[in-house]
Amino acid sequence: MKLYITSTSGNAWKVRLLLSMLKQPFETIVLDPDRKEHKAPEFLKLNPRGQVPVLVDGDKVFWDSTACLVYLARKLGGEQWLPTDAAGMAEVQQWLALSNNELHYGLQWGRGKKIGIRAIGDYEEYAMYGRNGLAVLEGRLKNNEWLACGRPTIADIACYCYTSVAPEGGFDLAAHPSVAAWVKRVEALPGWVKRV
Ligand SMILES: N[C@@H](CCC(=O)N[C@@H](CS)C(=O)NCC(=O)O)C(=O)O
Repeated sequence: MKLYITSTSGNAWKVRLLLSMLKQPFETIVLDPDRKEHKAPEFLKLNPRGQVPVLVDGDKVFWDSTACLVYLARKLGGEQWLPTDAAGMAEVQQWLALSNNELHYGLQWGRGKKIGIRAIGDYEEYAMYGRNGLAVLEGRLKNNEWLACGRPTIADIACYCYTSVAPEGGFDLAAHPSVAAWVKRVEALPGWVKRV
């Protein structure tokens, strides 16, 4: 398998994490965003959105971290990371939705604005959305070790990356002690790899 990333991409980190936890060897192709390699015509053929991550497995190409996580979980992870029963699959999906909404438009974009890698938009608006996401995570994790199904799933991988770096975006994890403890639990999982 081949994974296209940029060195700082949190969304690519999600896929690197699952590949590592699944012990799946892969080749990493690092694109240089300063040289706009993710907008080059050759790369746009792989992902018309011009974003990383992109996962290539033989003749199959997947863009978007969620699609990559779903593919890897179902192809290599049995029932562990994404179960096939109706309730389990829907439970995981709820948290993928939080990851793709409050955490993406809140934590990711808020951090981007704060550290100067996102030029457009309003920090306060992003921060409000991000704080809503953290409150939802805290509510769930107060009485549960994992987000879905009582065990680590791709819900945890998807929500972990931008939550763990949220303090860089001005979000206070100390005010969300159950989230902070869960971040440590994810980091203790076999195969966890750090951000580049
Ligand atoms: N929903 C997408 C978001 C991907 C994304 O935001 N990728 C960023 C890097 S973390 C990127 O490539 N940004 C460049 C751009 O949007 O032009 C996913 O989960 O993969």
